[in-house]
Amino acid sequence: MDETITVKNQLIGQKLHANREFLAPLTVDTLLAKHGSIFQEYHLTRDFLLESIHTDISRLFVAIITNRPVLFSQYIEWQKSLVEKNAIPIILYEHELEALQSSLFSFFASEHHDFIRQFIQAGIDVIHKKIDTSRPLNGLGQNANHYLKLLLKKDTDGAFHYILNEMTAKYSIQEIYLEIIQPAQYEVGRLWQINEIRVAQEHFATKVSSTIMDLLLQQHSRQPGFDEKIVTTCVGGEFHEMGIKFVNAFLEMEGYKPIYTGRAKNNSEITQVIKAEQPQIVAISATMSSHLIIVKKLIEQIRKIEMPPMKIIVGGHVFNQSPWLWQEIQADAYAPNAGQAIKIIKTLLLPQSRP
Ligand code: B12
Repeated sequence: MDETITVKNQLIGQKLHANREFLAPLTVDTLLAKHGSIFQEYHLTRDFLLESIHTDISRLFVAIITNRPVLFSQYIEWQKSLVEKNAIPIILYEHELEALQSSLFSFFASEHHDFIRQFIQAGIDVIHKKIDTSRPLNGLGQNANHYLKLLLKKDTDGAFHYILNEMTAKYSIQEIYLEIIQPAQYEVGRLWQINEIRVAQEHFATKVSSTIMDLLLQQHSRQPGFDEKIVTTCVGGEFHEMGIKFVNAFLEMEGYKPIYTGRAKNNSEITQVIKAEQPQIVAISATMSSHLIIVKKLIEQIRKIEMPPMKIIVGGHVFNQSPWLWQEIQADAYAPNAGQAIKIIKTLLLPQSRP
């Protein structure tokens, strides 16, 4: 499909978003009129379905205005695993998407139906696709695997000893971050998604990894400081902050002093920090595709602030899944991990790369 964003994407996307309070209940009515008894059998209430369809619509909106059906299918992949986790037949979710399509068809003019269908179909295709969950997504080295096992056994002392004593004797802190802690966290996410571990195990793993990360950083000797100001942030609603904390840690280890706004700050709080600090670089992290719109708006707001030349770099799970997105939201750069982030930030700070 041609991935250029057109006026049609904007118009249909905005119309969908503006009418969501009408379209979501309409979809629930359509769904229950046709399949009410089976939803009742699985105790799926009207309120539950309404909330689920609101989420479907918000993710569809993001996919439409960025012209990327893949963003909708990635979301459906996650939903599919939740449905399966709760032992609900996947056909019910297919019915939900069909009902959504049918209410959108009754609302939008017929000339737009093919356009809308391609986005919803991308989601329905995922429902039918068998997801390969047999192995870790990005491969898991021996050390990461060992660390993961300690986390899953809730062996805190073992995990601390393994990283803080054994691994630090062999590897740099940066290597431990990127080759042990990060892949272990990704694997925790995969196991959680396929229902092999419980949410409590995920929380435990994240807490231990986060503490180890702080302890490693404290051990690291500081480089002579750089004067450049770098504001780092995690947009509103985003609870995933380990990624930006990695970036902060790598910056600190290189001698920068990142100014971190804290996670889930709203755009006006973030722009106030930027106005006050006048940084050379703003680094924005986002994990969920539903937060892309907020990142886009934030970038627009930052660009309006009167200040000396400044560059914006973005990163996080959603950008890693679709590495072309950063250009569409008018960022200056993107990096897939904290190691690459430092390299790119250094390039952005070179005098010739500033306007
Ligand atoms: C821990 C975790 C959580 C924790 C976060 C705690 C915390 N303090 O951070 C909690 C429990 C809060 C959580 C909640 C949710 N989570 Co969660 N979570 C994870 C998990 C397992 C690990 C995240 C992590 O620690 N990664 C390690 C860090 C180091 O990696 P990273 O974030 O990718 O960061 C690196 C790069 O991306 C890059 N980077 C990151 N930011 C930036 C910024 C810049 C500027 C640059 C240059 C680079 C950069 O550099 C980083 C370091 O190398 C992931 C699995 C995964 N694959 O990531 C799921 C995951 C991200 N979560 C997921 C989901 C669905 C959710 C929930 C919706 C679950 C729910 N139903 O409630 C909520 C959403 C909450 C919200 N509103 O944000 C899904 C997302 C699926 C999708 N496609 O959207 C994932 C992928 C799990 C999965 N496999 O399905 N989660």
